[in-house]
Order: sequence, then C-alpha cells, then structure tokens
Amino acid sequence: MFTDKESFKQAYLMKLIAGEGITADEATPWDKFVALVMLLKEKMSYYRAINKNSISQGKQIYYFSMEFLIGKLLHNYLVNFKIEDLVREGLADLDIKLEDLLEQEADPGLGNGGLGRLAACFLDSMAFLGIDGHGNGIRYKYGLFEQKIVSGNQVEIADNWLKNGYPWEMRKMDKAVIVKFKGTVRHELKDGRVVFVHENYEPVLAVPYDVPIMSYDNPSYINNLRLWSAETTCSELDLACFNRGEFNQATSFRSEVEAISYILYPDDSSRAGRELRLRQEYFFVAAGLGTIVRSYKKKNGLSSLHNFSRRVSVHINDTHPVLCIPELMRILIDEEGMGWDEAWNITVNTMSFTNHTIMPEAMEKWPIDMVKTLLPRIYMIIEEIDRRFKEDLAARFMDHEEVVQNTHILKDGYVWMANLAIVGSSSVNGVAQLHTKILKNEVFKDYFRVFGYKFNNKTNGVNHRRFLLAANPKLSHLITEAVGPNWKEDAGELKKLQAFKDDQSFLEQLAKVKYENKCRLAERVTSGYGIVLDPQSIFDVQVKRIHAYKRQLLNVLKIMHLYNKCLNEPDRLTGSQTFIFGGKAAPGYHYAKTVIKLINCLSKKIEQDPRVREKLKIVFIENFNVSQGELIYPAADISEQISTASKEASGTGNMKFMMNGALTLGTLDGANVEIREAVGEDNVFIFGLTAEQVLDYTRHGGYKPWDEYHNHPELRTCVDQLNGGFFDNMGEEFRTLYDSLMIYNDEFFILKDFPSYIQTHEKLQSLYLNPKEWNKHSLLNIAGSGIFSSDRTIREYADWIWKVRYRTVNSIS
Ligand code: DL6
Repeated sequence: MFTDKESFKQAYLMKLIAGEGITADEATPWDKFVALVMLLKEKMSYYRAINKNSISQGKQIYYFSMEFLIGKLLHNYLVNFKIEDLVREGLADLDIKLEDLLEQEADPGLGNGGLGRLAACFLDSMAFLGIDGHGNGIRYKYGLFEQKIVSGNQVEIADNWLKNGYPWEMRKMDKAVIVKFKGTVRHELKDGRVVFVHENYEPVLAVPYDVPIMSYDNPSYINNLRLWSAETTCSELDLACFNRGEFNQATSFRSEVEAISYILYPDDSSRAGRELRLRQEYFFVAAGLGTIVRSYKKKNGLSSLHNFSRRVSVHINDTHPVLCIPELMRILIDEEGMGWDEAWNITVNTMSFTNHTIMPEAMEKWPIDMVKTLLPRIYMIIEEIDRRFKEDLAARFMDHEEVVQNTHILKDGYVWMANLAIVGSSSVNGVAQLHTKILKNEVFKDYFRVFGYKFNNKTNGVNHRRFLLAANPKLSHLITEAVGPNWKEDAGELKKLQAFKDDQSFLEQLAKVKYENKCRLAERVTSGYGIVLDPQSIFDVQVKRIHAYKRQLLNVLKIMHLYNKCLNEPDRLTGSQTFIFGGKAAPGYHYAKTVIKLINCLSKKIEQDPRVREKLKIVFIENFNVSQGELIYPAADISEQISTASKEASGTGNMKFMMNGALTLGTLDGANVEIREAVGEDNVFIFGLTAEQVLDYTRHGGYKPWDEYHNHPELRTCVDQLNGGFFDNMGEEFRTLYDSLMIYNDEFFILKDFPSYIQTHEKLQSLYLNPKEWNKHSLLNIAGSGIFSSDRTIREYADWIWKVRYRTVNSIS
C-alpha cells in the first residue's frame, strides 16, 4: 500500500499498465481517472480486510431510500484519506493534473434534491462514526435529467451517467435475488398450519452493485451503498420465445423487466407509469430485505431470527420504501414459519420511518386493485395489518370515531403509505422542529393520539466535510489556522470562531476568501455562458428545486421591483447586485417551467437595458446538482430561504450556505427556525408570516391578495408587469403566474410577504456597504453552523431510534 509520493507514483503507474495495458503517455484522461479510482478501491479493501472492529457491536443499520445523491466521490475520498496533496504532487511529477481527472467523474443524479442528498450525507456520517450503516437503493440507468436552458426554457436531456461505466461500483452476481411480481396465491396445510404459496409469478432478477462509502479519517469503516439493477432471471423465457420466432415478445419481456431500474421517477401521468413506480418500490425493498435476512442467518444461525430486531434496523426514508413492512412480515411468516404476533413484533421493532414533507400531493397512495394485482401476497398482508389495527383501535378509541376513520391504511380504494409506515414502525420522525410539530398537530394528528410515543424530531444535517472542508479549501484552511483542525471531526468546534468576531485582520481574511470563491464561480459562469459577473457585487443566491412553495417567483418580483426602482429613483439603489438562480423543474410541472422562463426573460431584459445593467444582473445556472452546489455555496453572500412558512420540511441548502458564511434571508420555515436559534436573531434576516399565521389563514380559506395589490403600489406595478407588455410578447406565457397570484388566491402568500421581504432585503443591501459588520455576521454564521453537521443528526438517530453505539468525539484522534 502506498504511503508516500514515490510509492504512490509507482503503484499508480502499475495500475495504469496492469489495469488498462497502456503507458501513461497512451492513456486518456478517463483511463487515468479509472486507474486512480482502482488504486483507492484497493486501499479501501486493504483497510477493510485488516481492521474492522465493530463499534456498533454487530448491529447493522440499513438505510432504504429510492434516492441517493452521492455526488462525485474521488475528491472527497482523497480528502478523507488525507492524501490529496500527496496524490496531486505525485501526479504532477507524471505530468498529470489531478483536476483533469476529477473532471472525468460523473455526478450520479440518482435523486431529486434534498431527500436524496440527505441520504448520502447520512451514509458519510455513519461511516465516520463507525456505525455499520449501509444504503439500499436503485441503480437507475438514467438518473434525473440533465437540464439545458434553450431560449430561456428548460430542456431535459437523458442523464446517461453510466455511458463510460462507473469504476466505483462492483457488480455482485453472487448476491443476486429473485423478486416476484403478479401471479396467484394459494394456501395449503403443512405440518398442521396454513402456508401461503405464491405461484405463476413473473420473476425479476435483482443484481446488486456495491459502492464503497468511506469517511474522513476512519478508513477501517468502509460501508456499502447497495444499488439494485433489474435483469431477466435467465434466458429460458426469452429463449423459448426466440425459438418459436416470437422475437417481439421475447424482447418486450426483457425491456419490461429492465424498465424497473431504467429511470428515476418514470412519468406517472399514465397508469402504466404509476405501476412502474410501484414495481420499483417493491423491487428494491424485496431485493434489499432478501439479502439482509440471508446474510443475517448466515452470520447468526438459522434459529436466531427471534433476535432480528436487536441486531438489525431498517430505516424507511420517506414513504417510498414502506413496503419493507409487509415484505418483512412475508419473509418471517411465509419463509420462516413464524406466527403473526411474533413476526409483527419483530417487524415493528426493526422499522423506523422519516417523513419529509407536509405537501398533500407528495403523500403516496396506491390504488388497491393495482397493489392486489402486482403484489398479491403483499396486499393480503397489508389487508390483515389494516384489519387488526382497526380492530384494536375500535376497542381503544370507542368514543373517537374520527380517530378511527382517519387512521385507516386502506381507505377510498387506496393503500395509504404514510399510514402503513406509522402503524408498522417503532419510530416516526420529522426533519426539523417546526416540521415535527406540524406533523403532530396537523398532518398526522389522529395518529399522534394513538401513537404519541412513536413521534420524534431529528433535525436534518449536512456533511460538513463535503460542503465545507472539501468544497471550500481556502475557508477550511483559515478556520484550521484559527481554531485548530479538530472541527473536521467535531463540527461543534466551529464555535471557537466566535472569539474572532472583532478581530479585523481575521475578518478581512474571511472576506478575501469569500471574494476569491466568488471569482472562482464568476470564471465558471463566464466560461459556461459568456456572462461576466462582478465579484465585488453582492451575490444573492437561490438554488434548489423550482417549486411554487419555494417561491422563486417572490424573488423574481423583488428583482422586478429593483429594476423599477433603478429607473424611477436611480440614486436610491446603491451598489450592484448579482442574482444567481439554479434548480430543475419537474418535466410535467408547467408552473415551475414558466418560472424558469421568467427568470431568463428578466435576465435578458436587464442585460439589454443600459440604464440598469451596471447595477443588476441575473444568471440562471444550468443543471444544478451536487457538484454545482459545491462551487456555488462557498461563493454566496445571501442565502435565499424564502419558502412559505410551514411548507418546507427542513431545507438543507440553508445549512450548506451558512456553513460557508452566507447570511440567510428567510422565513421562519423548516430548519431556518433553528438556524436563527443557533446564530441569534441579529445574524439572520427573517421576514414574512409565521407558520401559525399561514396555517390559520389556510384554515379560513386563505387571504385576499387583491388587498395587498391595492395597498402596495410598487407591488401592483410588478404584478401588472407580469401580465402586460413589460416582457415583449410574453404576457400570455406569464399569465399562469399572474393567475396563480390574482385569480387563484395566491396559495403561497407571495403578495402577503412581499412588503416585508423587500424591507428585509433592503436591510441586507445597506449592511453589505459596511464590510466590517457584514463579515462579523458571516463569521458568526460559520461559527454557529456546527450543530447542522449530519454527524450530530446521525448521533441522534443512533441514540434514540436505532439504539446503536458509535465512536465518540473523544475517541477520535
Ligand atoms: O429532509 C430532506 C428534505 C428536506 O430538507 C426538504 O425540506 C424537503 O422538501 C425534502 N422532501 C422531499 C419530499 N419528497 N417526497 N416525497 O423531497 O426533504
């Protein structure tokens, strides 16, 4: 194993020659990238082999998630092994630039946004803390689409991230599992008991691909992200068809099977699309649990299943993996011969569930007939869970008919997945204090009455080693010089930065780092889009999925207002401002796509108007993903976290921005509330309605946007501009947005919050003119961000939900 530059060079050249059969001169950048990945994988295997002492005492945690946004791995793993400099210098001696190799890596888009990225942060923190914690998901052939902006519109391009292969993964054919769909179930008597036999099913072969997860400074803990790919079980069926000359049938069976792991989020506007999604859910659940039980029995002996829940925890990330509950019941009853009560006890104690949303449209439900046909035995078990639960409730809540009615799992022709999750798990958590409170008091209030003891909060966190240490090397260096290196392992140590809040020389260095990060981003923007950004201007950033409740439209109205002000009162607008947007709209989400178009139209209008273009600039960064985030967070001055209070479960971008010294301009929503607690009221810039006010208005049928429109002339101008000739010939296109505000009652309170948003933004603008003060606020945000490390979140999951031990900060050298 290499330990210094010279031995690295030797090992690397050997890899290149042995692996690719070529010399360094002949190798392409891709070959060179692959050789480096192979070398690191070898290093990991070495550590895994020599050094695994289980801190979690053999208890295994499995994190089931339909999404894992792991980002690029190479740079982070070099940082984690603490060999980045050694490797960079060694490669330079060989005339190879590390940066060129880093460029080669795909950023796998196996998720949409916050939920998938959270799962990846959790994997890192579990490895860091020495927990045997593994991910279980799907190896989609095509991830979330790649976004291009053409004439201001979002265009979606297939994300073919596997086109060159993915050298981190390892196909494990010996761990493949058969997953059964459709067919019939009959029962028979065997040894005096009723057993269920699933017949005539369609078998699908689930093949796992394992990706190693290693964290900072803990090489002996290499965990596993297992991603499942769907294949036909064997060529028998195909072959029979081929032999009979039924080529179409043969290939259609193959493509039907492979469709399961073909794409993240199949288009669900048709029943076939929805059914495919359900297939995906059962596919990775059945495959994952199949191998878990198999390896558990191998390790612990056949008769040990009674102790399963003491040695295994299965975490259900949002409702997508909820079929884990009936599937484990099926395994325990049908395959292991256990009785219902014991199986149920084990299942509930094994499962824990996180809810990530309160948006009603995101609450999953499946038509009963679909579940019945596709998963006949699973449906029988769900029916029985529902029956027993109702029976139990009817006895306990005799006088509370509404509780009984509202908590059914089977209702109105559907299987309600969140309900199944709550009934079948030992823990139900929200992802920020406010969110959990809303779950308890509103969304799941009847369940809270029944299972109050299950509900708890685990505020999200982010991997500070990826989003600060690796993404912002200059700031990391400055922090380490000031408070020493321990913050990398214990993010709480960032608090020590508070001591520098009045140290002018330190604050100037902090400002210099920010400036350089802004230059780094500006260079990328110029080379990507030919747009020149002024790094002296304030960088005001909103990057996240485009969604009505996240209110990018409110931000745009603010910029329109500034535009008008620039023309009407040019002297009142001091300094120049750069507004940076990024984020994808779901392909079928017309409103969100129109917002993207609006941002780009406004950007163009400003650019073409010499009266404003020196003061305002808008750039929409295409294809926002983990890698783009790593470039953008360190360069932001203002972090826009402006969702309608009560709607954003937590947010995690807000944490990544503050960690990098941006000031939050936000509502009291999601984790913003806790950011305010962590840094103090003076260091965040809060505006708008509170969650309680929003919920109260909603209960009473909303508010009257026309009142706001009439009472605030500057707002009226902007709203009218949306609808009129301000955007040449675009009035019709933006009518949807205008109507959402004025005709459909402004569901997300944009007009209501506009005046206080403008005011608070103005406050920030003036503050920016006072760098001393600004830098102090920025420093205090970094200092207060430690609590938002996912290490803290995972410690809480480990203590309270999974009941598993982990290494403590003191034991970390
Ligand atoms: O918990 C991670 C992340 C939160 O930070 C966001 O606030 C929340 O919107 C997101 N939720 C989803 C829900 N999707 N579904 N279903 O992505 O989770």
